[in-house]
Amino acid sequence: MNLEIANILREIAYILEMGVTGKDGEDPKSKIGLIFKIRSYRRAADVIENLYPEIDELYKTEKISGLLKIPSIGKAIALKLEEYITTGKLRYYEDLRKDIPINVSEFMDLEGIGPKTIMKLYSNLKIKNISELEKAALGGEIRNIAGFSKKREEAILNKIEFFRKGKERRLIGEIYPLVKEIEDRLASVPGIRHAIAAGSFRRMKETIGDVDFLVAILAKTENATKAKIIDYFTSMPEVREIVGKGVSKAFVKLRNGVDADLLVVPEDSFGAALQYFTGSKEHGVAVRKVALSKGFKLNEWGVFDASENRIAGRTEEEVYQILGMEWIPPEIRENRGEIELALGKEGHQHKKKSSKGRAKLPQLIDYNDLRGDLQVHSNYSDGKFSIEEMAQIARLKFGLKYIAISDHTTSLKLANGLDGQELINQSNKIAEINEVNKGIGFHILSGAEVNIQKDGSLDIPNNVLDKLEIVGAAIHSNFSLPIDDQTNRLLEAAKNPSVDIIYHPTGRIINRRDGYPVNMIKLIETARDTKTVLEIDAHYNRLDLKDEHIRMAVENDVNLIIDSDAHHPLHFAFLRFGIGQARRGWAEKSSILNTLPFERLLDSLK
Ligand code: DGT
Ligand code: CA
Ligand code: CA
Ligand code: ZN
Repeated sequence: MNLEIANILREIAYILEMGVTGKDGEDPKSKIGLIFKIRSYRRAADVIENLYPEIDELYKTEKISGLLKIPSIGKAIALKLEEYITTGKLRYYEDLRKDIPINVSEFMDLEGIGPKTIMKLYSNLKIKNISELEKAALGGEIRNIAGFSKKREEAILNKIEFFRKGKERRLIGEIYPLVKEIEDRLASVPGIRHAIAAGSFRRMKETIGDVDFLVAILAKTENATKAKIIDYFTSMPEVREIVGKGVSKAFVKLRNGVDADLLVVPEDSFGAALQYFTGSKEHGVAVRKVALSKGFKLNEWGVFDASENRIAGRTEEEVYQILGMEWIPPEIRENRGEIELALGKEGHQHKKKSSKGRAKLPQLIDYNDLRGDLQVHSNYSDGKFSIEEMAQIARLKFGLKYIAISDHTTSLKLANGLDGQELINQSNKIAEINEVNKGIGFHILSGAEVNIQKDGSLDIPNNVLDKLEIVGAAIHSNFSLPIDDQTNRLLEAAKNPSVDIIYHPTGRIINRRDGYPVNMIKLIETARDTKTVLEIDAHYNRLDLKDEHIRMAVENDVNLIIDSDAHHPLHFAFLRFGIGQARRGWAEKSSILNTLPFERLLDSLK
């Protein structure tokens, strides 16, 4: 019931924000009052969504006084909760909805178009849902409304496209912890020998369509255990709905809206099934062709010879090996040259410098290769924790040897950006902390995430930046400049002798905005010529550079780093997604500067 109530409270806040006033006798007279009211509904929604126990259970035992004990719940909202819990209805909410007959919950998921805009569209064109909005935008009706334009109409179409894509695909970081938990849980079920999430999840793609769990069982116990495992899977607490069930398969929808498949196979076929379900489809098809060319047949049950004898299938390594191939890391299974290299042939797209003799797959950077993190925020700007706290957790919980504090700078007002003097004060403070902690084998670098302004200059002068140990520059404004101007801004920053790094070089937020247009080849060439480092931002909603950019950078000998962009100590866990991204871009350890020990890092910068 908590989620249900949280959604209603959020919807109320949204409708109030649209400018629809309620009739609950306590409506604020002033604009400020209304803003507070909207905020308190949102806060209550957040709290209730994360509440344990279920709110109706709480009410059963403690009545209204129990509700009032929940943080952020005042009298007015508590009474509404009571009404909903006891009658299953909320008059106030129903009245609000009567006043505005549109599909509010759908619009709430449409990021980048706010309630006030939705209201305008409704009062002018009676638009009630996203497909009507799309139709009106395609028909050119929206540009004519006062305050709108052709450009804004196009922007609306873009947001709708993102909405549709975002609906079907989830960011890997959003589902990662849950998928790992289910994997572990399955692995500990009696009778199960291996359990793994295959598909795009194993390939560490940026977004995941559905999760493909694969489970191997002892061949002997096959029939007895299969049904038990299928039942175990479909009755997990995370399952909202069983979509389908078979002898060795199940399809479910999880409570978080993600679809998950399960396939149970005997141990003898595990390697072949894993190879099949890891994909990508393009990779799988190409490997099957290799099998055919050798007179074999490959499917999810194994590799078979001309007389249908299974000759491999227990492990993936065995499958690739019998086809004359090196084992290929999942992250690069896209049929983009890896098959030829695994066969020892010269890959057409891969120009490795020292490929004497047999061509080889790249030695991808490993998940435990990073020694430091060079984009970390503290409570000097928009981070939530002190420099000491960030450093301590990086060291103790994540095993890092150094971090750079890279707080935002002055022109980023929203993030409480620092000016020159504040940066210098902060770097003095960092020097003190390092002095106190001498000998523990951990170093905090003084740094900054400097803003690149519209003309490519920075918002902090070079004589200040030169007092810091490391400087990254990034674009946070003027996203809509044309590609040439945008690229020039980045090139100017890269050419600045005080700038070591370009942070998150495209500015995209996955499923939400495309980022600004950049001529990536030019940026990569300039980065190489100026010894500027490009960042792979490991935050799972950024992950720029993209895989193809990383590959291009690596081939051009550009140095890269992988940073968490941490604003909270738990964000260091994001580094894994940046490493996955780097692997998908064929990056080796030698291309990633923050794999270096601290002593060698500073020498490798500009
Ligand atoms: P997703 O779920 O859209 O993020 O991407 P995947 O790669 O996880 O795709 P999914 O879940 O449709 O299928 C899982 C794997 O199963 C896929 O990576 C390769 C394999 N597969 C699925 N359909 C086919 C097919 O028609 N042919 C071949 N060879 N393999 C397939
Ligand atoms: Ca999948
Ligand atoms: Ca699937
Ligand atoms: Zn930033």
